[in-house]
Amino acid sequence: GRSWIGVGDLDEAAEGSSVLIRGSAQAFRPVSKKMAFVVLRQSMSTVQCVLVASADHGVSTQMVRFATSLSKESILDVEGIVSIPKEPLKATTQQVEIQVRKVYCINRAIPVLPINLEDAARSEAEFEKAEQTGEKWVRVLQDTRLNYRSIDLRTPANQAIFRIQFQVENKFREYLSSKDFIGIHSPKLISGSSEGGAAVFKLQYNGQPACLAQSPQLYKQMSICGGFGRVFEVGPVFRAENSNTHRHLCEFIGLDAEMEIKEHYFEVCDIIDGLFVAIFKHLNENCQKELETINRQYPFEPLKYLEKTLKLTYAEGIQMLKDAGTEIEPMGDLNTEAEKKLGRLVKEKYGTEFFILYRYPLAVRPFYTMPCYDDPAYSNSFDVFIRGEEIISGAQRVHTPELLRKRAIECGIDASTISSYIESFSFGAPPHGGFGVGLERVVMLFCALNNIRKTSLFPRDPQRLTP
Ligand code: ATP
Ligand code: AMO
Repeated sequence: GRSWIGVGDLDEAAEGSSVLIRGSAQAFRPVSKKMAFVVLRQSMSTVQCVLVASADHGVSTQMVRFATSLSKESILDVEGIVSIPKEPLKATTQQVEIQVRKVYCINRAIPVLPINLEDAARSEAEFEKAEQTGEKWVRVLQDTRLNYRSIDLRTPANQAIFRIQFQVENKFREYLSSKDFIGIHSPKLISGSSEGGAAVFKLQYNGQPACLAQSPQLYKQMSICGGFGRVFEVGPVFRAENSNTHRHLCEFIGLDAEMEIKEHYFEVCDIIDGLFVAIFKHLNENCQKELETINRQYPFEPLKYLEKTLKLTYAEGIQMLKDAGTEIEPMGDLNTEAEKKLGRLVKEKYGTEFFILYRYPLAVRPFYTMPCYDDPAYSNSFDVFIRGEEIISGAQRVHTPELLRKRAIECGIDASTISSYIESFSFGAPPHGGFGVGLERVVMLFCALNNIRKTSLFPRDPQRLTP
């Protein structure tokens, strides 16, 4: 009997069976009036379909002509017999062919699409080679890709990127669930800024001024005050920053966690260590096809990380930079360039591209950050880096209302806008800490992609609100 099968599931085991597949017509290769090839694609996989006109199996020359006259990216149903070709096929397609018996066009695409998918899927190296051989391929610009994202997303690399992203998110939930965290959903319509600073989207909430949440910060902490012990959230985060960089979005997916601390805020670092080593292992062991697919278009070296995540103090980081000749303000923040350089130095010295930098100067951290007990110029806080770029910020939090109010005022925040948050800490609040991860940054940096727009499904940056 015949049955529907996914393109990626077609292999030698199916030889001789009659199958039905639905896919996008990626390429047509007419050979003669009587013969043609049609390449069908589904997600990251393609299969070659062979049409040979013959009365024996009911394929007419009209059917061959019809099949090759269709527009690229039309949706086709193909019915046929699985066969093994005499010569091995290109490594990027399934290693079986379909001997077509029937072709149905389910929905046509317009004759010329704004993006040619084969061009969109090529690597830079392929373009450079083509330039030498004089082939005329078109480089698809980032803006064109984003303007027609529903086409662009069909490239195998993009299919792989968002599958990797889903795995990171899943593993985040799974790992934290196994450590007794519960998933929460905090409001995104809130009355004030949650991080301090001006980078909030303002709006009207039934006649009252309001903001889109800059982070779940205040609410994840209030959930700890609410007795949950350990919480996490996966959800959108809104930042009205006018940052036209390769790593800032105006809306991104935040992976947040917050937990009671028993003795030391390193308990939070230990969770991050276990979590990220588990994520990296999972990707390397279970997402081979995705990683190879991304690598084909955007080549990258596998991430170097240690089984036990390296922790360095901020002061050690500053010293390493100084020793390497970088002028640096010891109590200031690291700029992007210094972070990248430190990433290179740490890789050389410790053989890892994933590390935690802790004990930041208090002055460069948000108001809710706990000062160090031994020296209040520093704080119980950390950032985590992949390949020299920040993916996580975290800290122990101030859990007494007096100090919290004082710190808010010192940081120029109108304490009246967050009074219910501050008040929560006067009802009995355990010591706690947590961290926030940018999901798009994790995927971007794990795969060494050069732009966060590549890892955001429909990115929102200062210039882009559509599609
Ligand atoms: P966080 O907001 O959590 O601190 P982040 O990665 O968004 O993390 P920022 O603190 O906004 O980073 O900035 C960190 C560094 O990035 C800054 O010190 C600055 O050097 C650089 N940076 C931020 N925005 C821009 C920008 N628009 N253009 C160039 N560099 C920027
Ligand atoms: P922070 O502001 O550092 O910390 O944000 C946490 C993480 O989110 C990511 N990120 C971004 N990703 C894309 N575009 C942006 N504009 C952007 N800004 C930040 C980064 C960053 O490390 N409440 C704290 C976290 C905490 O302490 O729990 C916070 O929001 O990967």
